[in-house]
Amino acid sequence: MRTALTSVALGAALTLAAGAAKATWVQWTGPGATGNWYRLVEDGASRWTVARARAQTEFGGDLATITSADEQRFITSALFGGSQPDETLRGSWWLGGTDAASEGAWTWVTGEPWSFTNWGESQPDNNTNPPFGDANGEDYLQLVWRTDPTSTLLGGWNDVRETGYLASDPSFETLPNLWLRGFIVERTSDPRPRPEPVPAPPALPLFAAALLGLAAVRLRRA
Ligand SMILES: [Ca+2]
Ligand SMILES: [Ca+2]
Ligand SMILES: [Ca+2]
Repeated sequence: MRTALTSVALGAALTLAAGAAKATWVQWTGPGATGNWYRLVEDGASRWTVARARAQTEFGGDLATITSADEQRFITSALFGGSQPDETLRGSWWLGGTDAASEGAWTWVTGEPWSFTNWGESQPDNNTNPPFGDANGEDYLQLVWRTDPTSTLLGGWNDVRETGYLASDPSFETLPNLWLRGFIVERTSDPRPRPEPVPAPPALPLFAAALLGLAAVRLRRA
């Protein structure tokens, strides 16, 4: 773990999802970091395409891409509590990866190269067996929180059908690691609101004085 890795949790003014844990933006800084900003959005319902649209339109970014072991470590540490795992976040979270265009050819939504991976045990398996996969198998990426004991890094990945696995579905009652919790957003620009511009001095008094002066001139001429 990088000791220089720091994170900046921002104020509650930036949070949207009521009651969501860790619903604050965190910036990845330090050696080798991109400076990008990340946050969790917990809604327990959005299928992958909806989650992606929300990440773009409501949160100004996209579903997160994890392209290095350092980025994986940062996300699990800053958003999920790392080696002191936040058990309240247990479940599955959408990432910006898919192989929907060509089975087995995984891509990131940003077009970044697909090289680093952190697949969980026996994944990706493109499971076509109900109730897990659908007719398309499993073409969308999730980070499963928490530890996959077979992985050297926390937060192993799983390929999942586009709808995910809802906690309310009796088929998944006993599999809480699979329950759809929400999605992880990554954005390149600072999400903090810009400071309000300093208001210009009111122009009215000057304008009023000019009018009064003009009226006085006219009165004198009358
Ligand atoms: Ca990324
Ligand atoms: Ca697949
Ligand atoms: Ca799978």
